[in-house]
Amino acid sequence: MTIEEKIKELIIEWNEDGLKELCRSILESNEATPAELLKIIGKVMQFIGKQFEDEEIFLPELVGSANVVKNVIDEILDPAIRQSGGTKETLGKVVIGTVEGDVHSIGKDLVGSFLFSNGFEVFNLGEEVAASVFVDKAEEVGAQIIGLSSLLTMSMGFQREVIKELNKRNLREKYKVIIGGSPTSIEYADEIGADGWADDAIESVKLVKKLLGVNN
Ligand code: B12
Repeated sequence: MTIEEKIKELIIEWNEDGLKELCRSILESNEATPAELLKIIGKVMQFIGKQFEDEEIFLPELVGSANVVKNVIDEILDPAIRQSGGTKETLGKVVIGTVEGDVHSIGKDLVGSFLFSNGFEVFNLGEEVAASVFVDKAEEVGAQIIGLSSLLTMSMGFQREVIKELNKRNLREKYKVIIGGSPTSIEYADEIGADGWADDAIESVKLVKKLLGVNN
């Protein structure tokens, strides 16, 4: 069985302890880096999302798998990434969260973790974050980037609210605003006046580097 197959099986079985143990042992033996494990988990979640869309699994199964992944990222992979990052200088500061009315966390967490593992300092505000909270946090930590996630057609409008809030406080030019999530698109990003859009975590890293003029 490959690492990906093992991880997929544990996520589908909601075997949180098993997945934690597997990730720990893989990290200890240097079989894969935390970023590589995150990438595999992302692929597995895309697969599970597709199964849900195709009605091969139902909501409770989905919630179970999603919770296992969230806890493993929070408790094992994020700390491992932070540890391996040591005290190295960061390439920039990113405030990220899921907008108001939306509880989807996995994609946003992946983007945050990927950015982190690529050298950025990431402030993850969680889910159902109000526009003013994004702006307050960006001001507090001196961020350059504000990342907004939305997985619901119903919550997409709140991405625009954050841009409006920046305009209201005369801060729009100070930050690069990037958006993502399945109902969003580059066209939508343009429409609301965001600075960028990315389809997945890897593209998000490229986008942030491009926006900040980081050449690697
Ligand atoms: C898991 C999931 C849930 C879980 C969320 C658990 C959690 N902690 O996140 C639970 C079960 C709680 C859930 C709830 C609901 N869900 Co839901 N959910 C999903 C599902 C299956 C997968 C989402 C996911 O995690 N994908 C995997 C990650 C890796 O991908 P991702 O999120 O797209 O993120 C990537 C990119 O989009 C991008 N990205 C994401 N964010 C950002 C941010 C930035 C700044 C950038 C640059 C990029 C970026 O990079 C990410 C990493 O590669 C999707 C279907 C799908 N296939 O997407 C439905 C889906 C999003 N849910 C849907 C719905 C309707 C709901 C509910 C309303 C259901 C209900 N009736 O209660 C509720 C919402 C409650 C609320 N107020 O938010 C719909 C949304 C339809 C729509 N367009 O509005 C979908 C599309 C399912 C469907 N086809 O009907 N859901």
